[in-house]
Amino acid sequence: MGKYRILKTEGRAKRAEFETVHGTIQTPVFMNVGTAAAIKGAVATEDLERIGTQVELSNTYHLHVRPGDEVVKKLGGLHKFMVWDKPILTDSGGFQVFSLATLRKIKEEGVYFNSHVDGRKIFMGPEESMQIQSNLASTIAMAFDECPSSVADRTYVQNSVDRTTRWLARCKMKMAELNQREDTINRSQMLFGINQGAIYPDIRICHAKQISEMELDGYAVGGLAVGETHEEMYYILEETVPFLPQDKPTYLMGVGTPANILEGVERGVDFFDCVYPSRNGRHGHVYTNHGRLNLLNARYELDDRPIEDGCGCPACRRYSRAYIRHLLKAKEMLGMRLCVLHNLYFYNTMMAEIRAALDEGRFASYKKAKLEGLISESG
Ligand code: PRF
Ligand code: ZN
Repeated sequence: MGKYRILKTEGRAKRAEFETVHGTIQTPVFMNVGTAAAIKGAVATEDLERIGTQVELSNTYHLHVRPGDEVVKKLGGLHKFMVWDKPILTDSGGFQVFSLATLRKIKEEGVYFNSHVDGRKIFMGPEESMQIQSNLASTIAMAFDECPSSVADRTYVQNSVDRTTRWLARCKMKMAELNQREDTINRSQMLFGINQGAIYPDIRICHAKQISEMELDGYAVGGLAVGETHEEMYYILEETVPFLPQDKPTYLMGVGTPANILEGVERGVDFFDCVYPSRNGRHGHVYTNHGRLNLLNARYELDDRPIEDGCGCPACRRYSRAYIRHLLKAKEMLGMRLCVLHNLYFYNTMMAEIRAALDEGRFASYKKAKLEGLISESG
């Protein structure tokens, strides 16, 4: 499983497809984040089909805490539970534990922490994360890693990365065992490893080489977009991506703005995910090809144009900026929902444009024109 085919390249940028048991993913792709098996902003599964979603992303940690992965397993797995038959990627919990849970203690065996919902004590290590992701039956499971803080010192980062490597070996063993079991829902579940190393290029490269030998289904670059500058992030990608297997997909975790994505594609990234389009949409911030608009701004009070002329999303096909602004002001849920749908459609459409540009060998000029539009105007 997990056949990755490169269809076209332009510099380091790749246009590829990735075959899974839940269908083929066209890359570069933006995965739509549905942390707790739902895209925040009252976006339903049938909406995802309308806005061009290829892959949904959920979180191990959140679903373990609520409703519980055992419950999801009893109901036939995440695909059946949320009625979505296309690919799902689950993040391993490592990152969420570090950003959400309180009173964490990192040990060789895993992480001890208190749930952000009810304060209950939980332990999660590589085996637990794999077991939960197997119960959820996602298409792609992520390795259990530690994402060190962007200000962690070199010694801390080196020790953390070494532990993440040992955790990865345990993830691989556990996944092989789970995929053998009769009662496993998705016995073709794939495992992606995660490169770490903060902004130390030599630690990143050494780790990339180590994990490349472990024959995983794909490779992620984690630990970026956690406080470093955009230039540092692009530099780390340039240094690291060439040391990850070129015959497997590359995933840049938790990134980013439209500009970050264009720069990531140029540096060889296939998969992206980020909460920005849904989070910004919930605050009335919407993306257009002429910059970002804040629909709460008074200037839209009498603006009867759609968010973006010619946009095919469910919001722009029917409603005006003025109406959506009113909904947001009145705290009507429909206001948020329309903004989130537009933003996700904007991201998914940009990815389709990127793929078309790569197909036709004009990614460089597409990127330049898109970036100029994105920064031309905002407010
Ligand atoms: N590790 C995991 N998930 C993540 C990250 C990481 O480093 C990031 C960092 N941007 C986002 N999501 N497991
Ligand atoms: Zn729209």
